[in-house]
Amino acid sequence: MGKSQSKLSSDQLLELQKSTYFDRRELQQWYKDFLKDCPSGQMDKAEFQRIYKQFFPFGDPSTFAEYVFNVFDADKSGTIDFKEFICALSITARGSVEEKLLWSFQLYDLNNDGRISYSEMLSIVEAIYKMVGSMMKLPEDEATPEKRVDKIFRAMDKDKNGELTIDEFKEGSKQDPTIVSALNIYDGLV
Ligand SMILES: [Ca+2]
Repeated sequence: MGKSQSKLSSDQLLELQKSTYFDRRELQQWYKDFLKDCPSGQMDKAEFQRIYKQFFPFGDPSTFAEYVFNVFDADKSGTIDFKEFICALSITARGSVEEKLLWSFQLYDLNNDGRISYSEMLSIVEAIYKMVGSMMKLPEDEATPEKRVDKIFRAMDKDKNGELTIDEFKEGSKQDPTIVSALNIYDGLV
């Protein structure tokens, strides 16, 4: 998407209607809001982190926001344009279970090699704990990020090789839906 204009053209609308679960009116509204926050039409990492901070004022969401940013930034250009933004939002807010699972898998798979290692999962869980901080009441066996990741791996890593494939991840997420649901700050808004 090139220079920012105040409204989406009918071609852009048509394209986004095809590639998202939003209708024309919603797309125009999100575009308007997006431009309000990012007049240049490009959202950088700092702006993305600022949005998360509004939702988690008592924690430190900067690291988690950075991980999510990297998934939103589909072409890895270092900024999120409206198309990247609205496509990610469409999946995280309205996608099928399958789409959400694939999306979360990408988030956890930090080096993008098709497997989630123990340390990748630990990085994400640490970032989530830092973000929600003391707002969350945790059971004893999830009192620290390590305990939580140990528990996840005990449940999901069926062949005990220390990393999760997409199949293990899918199967395990059915038992523990919080793995996927922790992702979307816009849940209540869309
Ligand atoms: Ca981008």
